[in-house]
Amino acid sequence: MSTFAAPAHVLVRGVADSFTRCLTTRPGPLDLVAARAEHAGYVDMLRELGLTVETISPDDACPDSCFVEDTAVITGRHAVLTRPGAESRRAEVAAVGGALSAHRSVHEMRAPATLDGGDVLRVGARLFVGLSRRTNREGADFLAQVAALDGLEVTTLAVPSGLHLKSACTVASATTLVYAPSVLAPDALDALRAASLTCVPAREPEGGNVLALGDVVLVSADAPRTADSLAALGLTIRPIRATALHAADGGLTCLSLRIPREGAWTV
Ligand code: CIR
Repeated sequence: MSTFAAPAHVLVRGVADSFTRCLTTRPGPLDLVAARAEHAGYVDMLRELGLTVETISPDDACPDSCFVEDTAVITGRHAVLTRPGAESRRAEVAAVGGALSAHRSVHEMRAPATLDGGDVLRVGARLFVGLSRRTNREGADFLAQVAALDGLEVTTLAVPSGLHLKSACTVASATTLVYAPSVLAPDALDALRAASLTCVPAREPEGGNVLALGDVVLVSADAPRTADSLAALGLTIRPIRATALHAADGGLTCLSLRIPREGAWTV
């Protein structure tokens, strides 16, 4: 199996002027200025870690367009352009496809399939795909066909609550999963444990979505005790401010699309 490594190149998309109209399950107003500052901090961190960051211009017609992870899944030499589960997000895909086609062979998902990249958790040569309010069986099947071209297998997991599979759990290293115990379904946790992952409970709700970039793990500054748990395992933690992005149901993975290095896998 290929090794786990930080990507060399990532795609991000700026925060649209219309950010305050993002979809969200949380109460309260959204703060455009704070979200832009947090997004800028996230991009600065990626650059500080040595990654090449390619920025797609925001689209004010697409309030959620900064959550670029949901629009594509890179499987290796191939990538799926998704058909997001929320109708209001489908117009985000074209611009991402334009940028991604310079890097990978892209395959466009068609109706009735739907899938959000936030439902796709990569662990080595396996993609765990959450069947959620946004991702359906047809979406998982289409991804499985493309993933097979890169030698990956798909396992579906039920996501009965929360937005996406990766809202509830993410890998913090090649062998470590962090998960929100109140959100991740017990069956899903069993399946992930069976994949030889050490499963660490997040100690705050925002701790279930971390971004592992090789040996460095970005953790929301709103999840300091989760950060302590991961640090105690020997992982190198970088806190990231993301409160205004969380208010729009965004996590740390959803703000970028990571392009793996040749012969390596990445989240
Ligand atoms: C949405 O509801 O689609 C956005 N407001 C948040 C998407 C977050 N995406 C992700 O965590 N992968």
